[in-house]
Amino acid sequence: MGERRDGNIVILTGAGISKESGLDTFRDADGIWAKVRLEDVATPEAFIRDPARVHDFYNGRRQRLASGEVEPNAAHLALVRLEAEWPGEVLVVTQNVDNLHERAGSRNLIHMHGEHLKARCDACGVIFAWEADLSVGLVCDSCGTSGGLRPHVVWFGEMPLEMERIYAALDACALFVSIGTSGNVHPAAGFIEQVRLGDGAQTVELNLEPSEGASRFHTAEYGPATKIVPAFVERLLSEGL
Ligand code: BJW
Repeated sequence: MGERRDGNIVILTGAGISKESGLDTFRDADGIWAKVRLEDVATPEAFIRDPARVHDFYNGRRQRLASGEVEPNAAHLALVRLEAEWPGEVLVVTQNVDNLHERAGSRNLIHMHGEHLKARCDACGVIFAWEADLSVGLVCDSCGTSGGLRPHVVWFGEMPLEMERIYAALDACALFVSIGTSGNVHPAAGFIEQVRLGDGAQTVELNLEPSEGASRFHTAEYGPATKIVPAFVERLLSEGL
């Protein structure tokens, strides 16, 4: 990093940024996939096989967010500061389905794996703001179909959201920062490769430990997000790229 104080920034975030707010990651030893099998709750096939089981899994997680008991942390807030003070565009692309980035104040934000606090009708595609529990017998307010309402999240085998906009931003960025993601899930795990195809963009990993793709980044810092993200933002704003 050096003198430049311009250029667009793309920040990819994963479950690690919300860990210190009290939300479980997926693949850590105490993570979600240590407690439930992803094949039972996070695929379209699981939803067809046992929709009540899938609703139950998401209802519990949605309730925690809707209750307001989970707060954004210093890492979410540091990214809001970056968006406010950096002279170029700052785009946060999150794999997280929680709402902590927007509650912290991030505005330029893409939820590529969907959002807990939304439901979608499989029959008509309409997306609803949704804080209550979902259940099998619910009727869609828009098309009247029964049983089609599902969590507005991206399951394995489904296409993540807003990919065209994300790849355009990756191709045009001067800095790509990956925060709190293990680099196991595609296509997000391949964003580093996409950025490295272009010339000149700096790439930084900020994580508790080296991710699957760690060796592809120019620089990395390891530690809890609430410590390393605010420090990184402070340095970037004072020293530039
Ligand atoms: C801290 C910390 C602290 C802890 N501070 N850090 C090969 C190539 C390309 C694709 C595939 C492939 N093989 C298979 C695929 C497909 C599949 C895939 O990637 N599978 C892999 C498992 C191999 N991908 C898909 O299916 C995706 N769709 C797709 O590819 O579409 C293309 C297509 C579709 C159809 C036809 C043709 C093409 C969709 C993926 C959907 C993922 N969905 C989930 C669930 C969302 C809903 C929910 O929340 O329930 O998204 S799975 C889960 O993993 C969730 C997350 O967003 C995602 C990523 O996890 P993340 O964020 O990285 O969390 P962790 O737990 O893995 O890591 C946390 C990290 O934080 C760790 O490193 C910790 O160290 C760190 N950490 N505490 C800082 N305090």
